[in-house]
Amino acid sequence: MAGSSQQDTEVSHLLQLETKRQRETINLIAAENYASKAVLEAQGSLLTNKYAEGYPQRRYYSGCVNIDAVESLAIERAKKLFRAEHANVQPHSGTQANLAAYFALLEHGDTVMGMSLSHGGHLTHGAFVNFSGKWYKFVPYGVNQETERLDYDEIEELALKYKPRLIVAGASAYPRIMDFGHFRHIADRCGAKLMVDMAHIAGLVATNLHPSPVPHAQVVTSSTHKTLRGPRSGFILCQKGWASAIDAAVFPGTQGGPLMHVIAAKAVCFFEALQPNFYTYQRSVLENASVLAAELKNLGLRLISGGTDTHLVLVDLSPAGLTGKAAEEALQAAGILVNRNTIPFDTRPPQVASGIRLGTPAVTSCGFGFEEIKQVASLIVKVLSHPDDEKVIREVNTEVKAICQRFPVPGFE
Ligand code: DSN
Repeated sequence: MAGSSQQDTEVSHLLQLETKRQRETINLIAAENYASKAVLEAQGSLLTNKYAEGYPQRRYYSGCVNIDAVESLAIERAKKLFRAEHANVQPHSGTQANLAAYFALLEHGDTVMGMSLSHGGHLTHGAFVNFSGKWYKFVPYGVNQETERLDYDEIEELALKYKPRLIVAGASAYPRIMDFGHFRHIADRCGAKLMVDMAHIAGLVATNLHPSPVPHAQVVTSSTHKTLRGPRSGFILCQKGWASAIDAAVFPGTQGGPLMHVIAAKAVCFFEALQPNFYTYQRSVLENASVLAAELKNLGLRLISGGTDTHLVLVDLSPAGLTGKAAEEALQAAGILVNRNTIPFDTRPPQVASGIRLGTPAVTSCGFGFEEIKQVASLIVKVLSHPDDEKVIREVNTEVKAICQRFPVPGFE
C-alpha cells in the first residue's frame, strides 16, 4: 500500500493464530456463530471509509448515493424477513439497540420490568452494574423455582403491583419458548409498553421456528450474530407509530456515524436468512439442541427446566460437584468451548457460577448432525467426570481435532 513501507506482522500473526483456534475447537457457545464468506467480505469492505450520519436521502455528508442504497436494502430486507412495519439497521450491537429503545420509550428513573440476569436475562435488562440498572428502576422477574420456567401469573402480579412503564421480555440463557402474547396481555393489563429483545432467537423467529414477538411488541431489538448468523451488530424493529422516535433515539440520540460496512453485511445476512436453506439450517439447530439435551441427560447431567425448546441447553453442575468455571476451563483445555452461566437461584457469583450454557448454532453451521452431537455429548461428560485428569483431556482433544478436520469452519475455508 502506498505510504506504508512496513506491514503489521503482529496483527496478521494473531489473526493466523485465531484462524487456527477457530479451526481446532468445537464451539458450543450459544451466542456465537460462523458468518458466511459473503458477510465477512461485506464487513471487511471499503464501505468502512464512508461517513454517513443521518438516514438514506437525509445525510450530513455528500457522496452517500451508494451508501443510501445499501442501507435501504438492509431496511427493506429486515422488514420483509420479520414482517415488521419499520426497521432501523444502524445500532452497532444488541446493547446499543436496547440503549436506543429505552431512550425512545422511557424517561430517566422510570419503572421497568425485565428478566433477572441470574435467571437468564441480559445485562441490559436492568443489571445493577449496567446503565439500564442505574438509569431506570428495574423490577426483576424470574422463573418458578420448581418448573424453572417463566411464571406468567407471578409476572402479572408483579406488573400490577409495580405498574411499570415498560416490560422487557427476552433472555440470554432461557431454554424454553417465550409466550410473547401472554407478555402483551400482562403489559396491557398494567398499562405498560412491551419491548422484546430477541437477540438469541432471531434466526428461529425469522424462520417461524419460534413464535414472533413482532405482532405483540411495540419495539423489538436484536443482535445479528447469534442464531441469525450475520455480522457482529444490532437492529431494531418497531410499529409505525414508534418509527420516528426510534430513529431519533439511534441517531442522533445515542450514536453518531453508522458503520456502513457492517450495515452492508447486515443486508447480506438478511438476504441469506430469506433463502429457503436458512429454514433447513435453523431446523437442524433445534434438532441438534434437542439431541444434545437428551444425550447429556441420559449421561447423568441435570438440565435446567429438564430440556430445551430452543438452540441452547443450560446444565446445573451442582449435583456433579463442579462449578461452571471449573467445567468451562476443563472443557476449553480439551478444545470444547462453552460458557459458565449462573442458573436460577444460583448461590455462586457469576464469575464462578453453578452451570454451563451450551448451544448448537455454530456447530450446526459446520454441518454437525446427530452422530457428531452424540459424540460431543459423551466427550463433554468424559471431561466433566475427570476435569483434572490431563490424560483424559489430551485424549478428548485428539478426538475433538479429528471431528474439526471433518467439519471445517464456514466463511474462511
Ligand atoms: N453476551 C451474549 C450472550 O452470551 O448471550 C449476550 O449479549
